[in-house]
Amino acid sequence: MSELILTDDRLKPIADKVRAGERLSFDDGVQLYRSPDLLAVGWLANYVREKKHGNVTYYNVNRHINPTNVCVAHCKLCAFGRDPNAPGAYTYALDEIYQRADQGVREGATEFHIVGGLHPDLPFEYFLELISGLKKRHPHVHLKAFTMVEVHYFARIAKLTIEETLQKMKAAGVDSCPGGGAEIFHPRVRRIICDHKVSGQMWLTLARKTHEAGLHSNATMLYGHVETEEERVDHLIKLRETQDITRGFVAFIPLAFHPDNTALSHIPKTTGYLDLRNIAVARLMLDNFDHIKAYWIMLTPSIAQIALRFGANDLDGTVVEEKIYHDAGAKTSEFTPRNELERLIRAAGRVPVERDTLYNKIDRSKLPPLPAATPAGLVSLSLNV
Ligand code: V47
Repeated sequence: MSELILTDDRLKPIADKVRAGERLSFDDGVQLYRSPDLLAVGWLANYVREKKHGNVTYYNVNRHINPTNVCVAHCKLCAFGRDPNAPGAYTYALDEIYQRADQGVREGATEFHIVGGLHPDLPFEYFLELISGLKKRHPHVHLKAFTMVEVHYFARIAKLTIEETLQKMKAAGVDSCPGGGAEIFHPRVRRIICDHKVSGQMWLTLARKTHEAGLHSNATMLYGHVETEEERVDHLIKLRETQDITRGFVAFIPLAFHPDNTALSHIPKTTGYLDLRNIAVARLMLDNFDHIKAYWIMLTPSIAQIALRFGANDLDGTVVEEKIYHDAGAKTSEFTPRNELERLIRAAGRVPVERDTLYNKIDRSKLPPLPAATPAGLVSLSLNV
């Protein structure tokens, strides 16, 4: 590894702590966000990343499935959610979801990433049937389904406790939960960007209960809107504290805010500089998280590739169909094939490793053979509920 060259003396005590493996404080986090010396911040994050993972860089073969975009939450940050009768509102029939899933399996998916809107009329049973149907058809595929926000909503509409809701999800076949809905935990920010969503404190309680129920989950942070540097650091420290208790978080994913078609469309897009800094600060502050994802859909493949030298050790997956960022103006493709993800990783001087959702190495020779493609392809069965 090259030598650390510091042009900002205020980073010196932080660099000493990082090299000694000591935990960074709130003030350290703020300093890392404020320092003009991004390369030194990146060097330190890369130091930790290489100590944990060497050159190994993970990706997975997955497929996103968004069962509905109908949503009662009306978050200002979001361009995906729609009122039930608004143009572009959709809800998939279960058969359509199964056909998408079958196509995903034909493409080699080992994970379905399932998240959607908070629909006013769909019962919890629809989602349980969706999961049990997928599990029955594809028992070897990991179902990473429903954010903490959806879990909270299901409990409310089904009049169940959070614990009962999680048990029903698990019994149906949910294997873990994705990290969405965390946004920024601070109430000042939530009031502006997502005032009807669960509070930050409730999101953390839900994550703890999810882990206690025996399900792993991911964590995210949405940055680049109205939050301050202090509010970002507060968010990271709250995640770190929860992880100290449960050890249930698998990966952290910083999410760059995409303003187009949202109620916050006046906010400028994030810069590459801010994107790389968020990856690096997360790696340095979240000392008890093994995996930091550079989600290529949102960062662009080019920035995500550079992030592999700024603390990230994962590019996320092939994705195939992405609506949340593309409705908000993302210009990236919705799909990157395995060989392209591997090429990006190798070109950054790293070693690509295909993983499953929980970061076990995938040995494709041990997976069931891929089923043959059906000539008919997908039939559109969208229904409006
Ligand atoms: O919860 C919504 C965010 C999240 C916008 O767990 C937006 O492996 C930017 O959580 N601009 C969903 N972000 C995505 C997500 C995720 C993605 C990849 C991997 C994993 C994982 C989780 O997207 C939402 C919200 O925080 N979001 N709208 C927007 N306009």
